[in-house]
Amino acid sequence: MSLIKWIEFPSLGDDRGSLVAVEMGQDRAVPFDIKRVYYIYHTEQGVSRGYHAHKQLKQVAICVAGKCRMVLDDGKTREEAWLDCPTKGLVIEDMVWREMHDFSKDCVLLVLATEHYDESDYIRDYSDFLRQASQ
Ligand code: T46
Repeated sequence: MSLIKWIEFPSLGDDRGSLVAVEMGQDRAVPFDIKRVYYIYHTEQGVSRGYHAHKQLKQVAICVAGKCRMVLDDGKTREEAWLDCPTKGLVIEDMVWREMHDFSKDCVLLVLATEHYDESDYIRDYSDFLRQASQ
């Protein structure tokens, strides 16, 4: 099964422009209760981010402006996807290594998360991740 799982949010546009509503528990909605929202913006050109996995954290990442390239790796397969559309959310499951590359200057990456911030949930060493992922 692919690591790249999208949620397609309906675009509620009219002649004034576009609008996306992100909801929980509905069809084409975020499949978990959201405890935290954060966004990444003004990323310097050429900078990559991420390089970690989470033990118990599910997230949905939506590029609401610009674009970036997300690499996901579960320790067996490595896949990538461009986040470049405000109506598409990428689901990131727990125990998945993620890297973000090639941020455009205008990229705003919005992330919805199941848990509050907890540094002890991060696995920031790739060898540790591979070891834990294979258990
Ligand atoms: C993820 C990817 C997609 C907080 O204090 N609270 C927060 O909620 C977050 C997300 C971060 N921080 C602090 C921790 C660091 O001092 O902000 C700083 C930057 O965080 P980090 O280096 O982890 O950022 P990224 O872009 O590498 O990763 C982030 C998320 O941390 C991570 O969960 O999945 O975006």
